[in-house]
Amino acid sequence: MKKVIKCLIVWIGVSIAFFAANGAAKRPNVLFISVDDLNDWVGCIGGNPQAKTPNLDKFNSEGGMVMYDAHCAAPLCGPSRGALLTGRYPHKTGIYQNQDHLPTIVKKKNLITLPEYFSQHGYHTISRGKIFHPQSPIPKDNKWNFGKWAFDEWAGRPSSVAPIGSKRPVNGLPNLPNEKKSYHSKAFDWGPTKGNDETKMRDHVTASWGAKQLEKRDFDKPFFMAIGISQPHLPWHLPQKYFDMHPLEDIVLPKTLKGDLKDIKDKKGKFLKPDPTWQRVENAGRHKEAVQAYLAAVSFADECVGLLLDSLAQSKYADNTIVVIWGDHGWHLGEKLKYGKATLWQESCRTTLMVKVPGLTPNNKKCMGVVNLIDLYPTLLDLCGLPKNSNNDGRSLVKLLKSPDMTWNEPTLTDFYHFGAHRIYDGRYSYIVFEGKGTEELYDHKKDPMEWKNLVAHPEYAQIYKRLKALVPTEREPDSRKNK
Ligand SMILES: [Ca+2]
Ligand SMILES: [Ca+2]
Repeated sequence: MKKVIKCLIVWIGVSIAFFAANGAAKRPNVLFISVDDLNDWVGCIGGNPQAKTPNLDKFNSEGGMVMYDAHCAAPLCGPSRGALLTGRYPHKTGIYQNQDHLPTIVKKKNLITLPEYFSQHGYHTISRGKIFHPQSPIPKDNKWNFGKWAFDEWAGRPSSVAPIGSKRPVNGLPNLPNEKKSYHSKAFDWGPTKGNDETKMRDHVTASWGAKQLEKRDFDKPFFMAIGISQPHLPWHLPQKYFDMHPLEDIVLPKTLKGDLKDIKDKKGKFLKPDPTWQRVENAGRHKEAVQAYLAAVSFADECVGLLLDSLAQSKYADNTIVVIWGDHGWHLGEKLKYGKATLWQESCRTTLMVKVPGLTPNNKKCMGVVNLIDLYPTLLDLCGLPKNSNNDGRSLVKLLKSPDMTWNEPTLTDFYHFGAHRIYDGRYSYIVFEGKGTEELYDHKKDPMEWKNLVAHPEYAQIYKRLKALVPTEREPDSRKNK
């Protein structure tokens, strides 16, 4: 009898091991590609007809579905990535800023980040480049918080290539006489790098490394590979050839409206002013150069993404790898008299999101559902057959990926780094509130895609205003830096 029981135990053990291995073997891999500060200036998305992104376009033609109405959880690198990777909104975690130290907060709040969750559920997680936003300024003795702490395998950050000449800014654009010191006052810069060799660029080295892992490695577990491309984040120091792809004389500027901000009044009765970077470019008459430089940076980023996609296509993982390509938020190139991110307007909040699930997502498809980057965590768990994480704020998009033409327009939320600043957007209308400043805005995107006309006080829109305002979160975590 003892022998029979022993045999039974061994048999059960072997069966469990077999089914576990078999289940794991069937699980898809994930290639998770972040492109820092990439707005919708991608050929197949159509945000700017001048964008040259052959690799992303090819991806779209081969099942990489464009999630056309995708929005970030916060319009700044740190909180956007913090939200996506913890699956929680900033107003629930207190991660509002780039200065937040993610490893500490995650531990303190008992959160499990997306790569950690995959690792705990049988995946090998591997990464290079910017996936997590490092605490800024980066402590000299602590380079690990770029994300090393969250992955099984993490490759160091390659060095960057300097521009030609030592003068800064390379573009020679002067600051305004009384301009406050900011990231932009130094980093809003463009110009050619030494050597004109793209293969030496940080992102190229990062992407080539990822491509090599896909070609050469024989992973014994399913993998979750996260590769972070840093362009088109500032500064736009790039090989000259990328500027040459977008001749200055052909550049058409985005639409702007003079006096656009004269309908946004704060509680002191003051109107919003154009952003200082925009004012600098305006004073110097150099908008076309700025737009050219961003387009150049997007083309370079596209080439880096192409290295990964080509390598995956030729690898043994091609048919069993989900690919997600995401920008962490949008970027203004003059719209609403602004350059950069960190606003709650459409240009900052809407971003690139493309998803390919082999055998599921169709070729050449744009899905119009209203989605948020916060949805990626539960979506990926769902697609890979992993148990739900009850801490996730987002909702799985699998139904939508299966039926991309279905109605999917539940209002979505974007938090801001100012306490009490939020945006609710439902595909047609957006409502923006900055409680501290006392500003409120309402836009009808069907009639006014550039958000020129603030309808907040318009009686015809009173019901819409009321409906969207009611969705603004009222309970908010204090800023995590103030809560240490
Ligand atoms: Ca960013
Ligand atoms: Ca306006």
